[in-house]
Amino acid sequence: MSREDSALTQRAKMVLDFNWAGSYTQPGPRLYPHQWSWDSAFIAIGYARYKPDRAMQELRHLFESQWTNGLLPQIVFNPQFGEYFPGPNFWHAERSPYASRHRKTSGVVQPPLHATATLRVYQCAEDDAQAQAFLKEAFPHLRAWHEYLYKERDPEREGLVYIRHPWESGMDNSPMWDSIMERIQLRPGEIPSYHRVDTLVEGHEEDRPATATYDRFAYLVQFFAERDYDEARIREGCPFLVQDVLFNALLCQAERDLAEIARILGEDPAPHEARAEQTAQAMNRKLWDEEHSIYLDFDLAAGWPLYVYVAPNFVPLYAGIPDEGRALRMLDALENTGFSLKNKNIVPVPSYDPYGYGFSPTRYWRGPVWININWLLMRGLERYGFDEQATRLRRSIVELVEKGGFYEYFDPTNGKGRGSVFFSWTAALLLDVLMDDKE
Ligand code: 9WN
Repeated sequence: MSREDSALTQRAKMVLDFNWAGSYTQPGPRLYPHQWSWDSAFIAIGYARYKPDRAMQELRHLFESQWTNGLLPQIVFNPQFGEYFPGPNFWHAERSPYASRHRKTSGVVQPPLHATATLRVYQCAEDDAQAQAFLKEAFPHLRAWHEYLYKERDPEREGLVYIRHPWESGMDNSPMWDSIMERIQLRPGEIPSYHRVDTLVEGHEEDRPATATYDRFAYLVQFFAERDYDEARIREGCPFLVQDVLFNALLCQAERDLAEIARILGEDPAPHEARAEQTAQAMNRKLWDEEHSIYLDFDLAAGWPLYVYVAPNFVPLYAGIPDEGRALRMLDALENTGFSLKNKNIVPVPSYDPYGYGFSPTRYWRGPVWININWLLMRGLERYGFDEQATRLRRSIVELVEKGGFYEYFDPTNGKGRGSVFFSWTAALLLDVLMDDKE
């Protein structure tokens, strides 16, 4: 590791220390004070490299807030920070008989990387007995989490689970959701009354989702609460039901990792291997877009694919889902379209195709570069042996943070950092990248 890299490593560790709240890590200091589910998984992957105890605490705090039906909540609220919207009083998670009774949570989920993070923590830990004990503790939580997804979110038993809110995708304001948001026609009386606070944090206002989008976010939350979080009732009329590529690809890899965890613990890996395979096959059958060599989300409520080309839809590479031929075509699409790994004027990889309709280099998930998506793509490219392109992404991740700071996202036209400063997963995944050399 060069001297610059080691200084950067120290800075990354400082960011995580700064955001450590005693039992979990805040994604960012002001905008995101509570615990977020997929942030914690990425953060644990970073901690795994140098502070396995903390990685375990991070995941444990989330597991402790799991619902009894297996739902792993998107947000675990910290009562010290009252003014976040939507807070527990808007979610009304307590209306579900399954909700956590000792901690307040939201009533939606986020992408399921937790088995992947857990396995990573085990692999990096030096104390074998402690690592084994943690794996044993985590296993029932992870099994219940995946069972919840396949039981409640895959009614037709296709091997593809649905998400029911843009917040569940982790990509809140993605242009993928525009056509669905437009379909949700609200009358004045149907818009819940609420007060946003995300737009009050200075420097963020113009990047954040529009009011009309937030109205629909709030409307969906109210829709779930009115149905007491009963999945069958939600499914009946929910206007937002999407089989999302990123979510299912991460679930597929998480099932593979859960199979590995089962093997280590002397449990049966077969059900997890079978489900991973079923999800991979279903993605290849239903979500692959032959014309553009990318996977597409499927809008279940409307019954058609969402023809919107976003970088996260290349993430099936991370889970080994495409065969060699398709992977090569995806690489070609990554290199020779708007995403353009080769384009010197664009910092790779923008979250949305710069030639796509409605691209913005600064607006939330509509163009900026996110380190977590780059990290998933980099690991995916490595998996298929596309080493040159993986190295290009690795360099880009390091340079972005080194020059731009530990920001939440970056403008692909100039590399400038935006959103939350001191963003935890940016620090955690950078650490993972920098510490690769140590292996
Ligand atoms: C809502 C915490 C979260 C991330 C998401 C990101 C953003 C929240 C928001 O921040 O979402 O969940 O207020 O926009 O889109 O991926 O988990 O970092």
